[in-house]
Amino acid sequence: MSKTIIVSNRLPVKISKSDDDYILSPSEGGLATGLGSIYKQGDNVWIGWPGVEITDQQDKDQVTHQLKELSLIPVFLDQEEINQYYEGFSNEVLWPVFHYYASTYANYKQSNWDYYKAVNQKFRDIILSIAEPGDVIWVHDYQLLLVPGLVRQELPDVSIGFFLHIPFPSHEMFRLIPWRSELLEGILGADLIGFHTFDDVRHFLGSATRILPVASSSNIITMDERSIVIESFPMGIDEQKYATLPLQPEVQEQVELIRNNFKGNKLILSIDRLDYSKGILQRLQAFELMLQLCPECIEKIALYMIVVPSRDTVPQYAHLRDEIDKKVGNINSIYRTMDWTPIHYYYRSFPIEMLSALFYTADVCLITPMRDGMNLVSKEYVASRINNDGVLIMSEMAGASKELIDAIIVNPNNTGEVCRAILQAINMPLEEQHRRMIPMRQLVAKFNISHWVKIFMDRLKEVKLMQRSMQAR
Ligand code: GDG
Repeated sequence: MSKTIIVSNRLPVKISKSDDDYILSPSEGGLATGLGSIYKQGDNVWIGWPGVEITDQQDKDQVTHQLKELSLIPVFLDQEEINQYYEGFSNEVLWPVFHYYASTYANYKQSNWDYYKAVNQKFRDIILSIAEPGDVIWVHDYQLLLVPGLVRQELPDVSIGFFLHIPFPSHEMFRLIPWRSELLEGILGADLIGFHTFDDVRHFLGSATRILPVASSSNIITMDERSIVIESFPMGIDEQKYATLPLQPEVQEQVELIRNNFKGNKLILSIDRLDYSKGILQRLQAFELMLQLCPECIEKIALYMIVVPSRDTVPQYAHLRDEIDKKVGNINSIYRTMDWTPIHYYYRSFPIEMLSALFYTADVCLITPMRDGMNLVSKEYVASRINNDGVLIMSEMAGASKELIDAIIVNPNNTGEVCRAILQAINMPLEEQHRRMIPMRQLVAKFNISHWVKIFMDRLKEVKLMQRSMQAR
């Protein structure tokens, strides 16, 4: 019996230690939910890093055993591997270059690349320890770009899918990376390569055909007599979860509290991980401009801004956090009154019930990344608007803007445009809110996470059949 092996940097689980015991709590993230329908069945498994450093062999054995019960297989990484493969190469080369921040943030250090290769090989070894020729392997994201190629060398006929969750940059950006050929060869080990948008597909094809001696026709690349299909698969969310959460009593309790706190105020919501690509400072500038230009907005509008801690041991992220603290403090100190604070800023994460209450209550959701592969928060806001009201302001640089076309779409670099969009949103008649929200809700409901998983897996099967029929000719 063949099996499916999911591979990602992180396992869909949180591990904490209490006394001598490890406590495993399954992650509620969208990817974990969507892929749950796969990895929990039969002999299928998910391979990844458990998210904590475990050095003692006995502890490793114990955690491996506990994870096995959940169909999960760990790749243990030590601190140096985390520092160089994850923080050094993945987050200081690939993340900035793929989000068009090469000149500001990329750090092309040879030893980080060496660690990236070594850790990708470590993932390969664990895959090979369980994979058999008829299996299907689905590799995720930028931390594991070499894995498809490394596995292909050992198992030439196995089915391999690869999905990139972040944007693929234009050739002019991608070519800056010293190890560009090796990275492309790694990705091209897959049979099916998926991206969120058609632009990412186009950019990948552009880089692959300019950098490597490969032929392409339409969205198919031929390498070593293997046809590799490159396509877009816009990722969806667990729509049902977000559409039903607001009906739960504990969510309604939070809704009441929020409404009492913000009585008479229009509430604008902003939620991101701490990241320069999310455009948080630029968004604050637009909000400040709106306060300058619209005196009647004072005491009438509040921005509820959640920034979820992320990578804050990386110096650039720590610096960004300081800049956001300063900017928020500055705006609040200028505009605050006895009864009103313009920005309610939280640097922490919240339980899903609180997020749901905020999605349900916020009159406007303001999402203005400088660059984003998809952006799931925007889809979660839409799914939570079960009364069909509310306004989404969306950056044209996020993959989601290609689908959520009834949002107010803005260029996040254009402070004036974002400021006007906020004013348009808070003054939008209810009838127009409905007209825009209903089609977006339908889209998010239809193209949900299960649909995404299904179409990717179905397509991978088709690609394999196509390859086999071409070989037979
Ligand atoms: C990458 C790509 C692509 C946020 N705050 C809290 C919380 N969240 C959840 C959101 C959402 C997720 O985190 C963030 O997903 P995004 O898609 O918005 O952004 P990235 O983390 O950068 O994800 C992105 C994605 O991969 C998928 O392919 O869309 O472009 O960058 O689900 O709800 N969850 C909880 N508390 C919080 O405070 N529980």
